[in-house]
Amino acid sequence: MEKSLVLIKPDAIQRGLSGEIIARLEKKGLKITAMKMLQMDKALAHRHYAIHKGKAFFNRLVDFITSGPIIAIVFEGKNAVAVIRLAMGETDPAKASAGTIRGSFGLDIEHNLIHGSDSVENAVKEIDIFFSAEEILDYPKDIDKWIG
Ligand code: IDP
Ligand code: MG
Repeated sequence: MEKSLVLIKPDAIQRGLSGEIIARLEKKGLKITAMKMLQMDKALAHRHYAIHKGKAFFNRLVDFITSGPIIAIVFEGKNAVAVIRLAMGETDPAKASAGTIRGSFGLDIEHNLIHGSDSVENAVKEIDIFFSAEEILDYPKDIDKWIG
């Protein structure tokens, strides 16, 4: 089953929105298969955001993502990557659709609450950065047959 990496970013933790964000994705039908709270250091931030190195906002992005605790989660489900991107909304919360996580709770592109993998290929790489294979649990839920 498809998996995606979600990070509940430091702004969401500080604002007490982690439960709300996790609940939205859980209620959608996605299954939590791994979860941990941690504070990213610069090396981890550089690895996770390697693709953005050299961009004007890169240093601010690293400062922000390392500024406080985050929650890293592996969600599993049919089309998990695309479904989570839709639930998150556009990168800039000011442009994100009103019902999305970023559209509901954010105003500013540098404080956009949540990270979600942007492709299945990147999801595999990102999950590997945050979790060992043993930390990802494969378990059935009786409700699975009602979700698909
Ligand atoms: P995504 O989080 O929607 O996938 P990316 O383009 O991968 O967006 O950018 C990674 C993160 O970098 C964004 O979530 C946001 O925090 C930050 N970011 C992206 N573009 C800008 C920008 O133009 N100015 C400031 N920060 C940005
Ligand atoms: Mg991205």
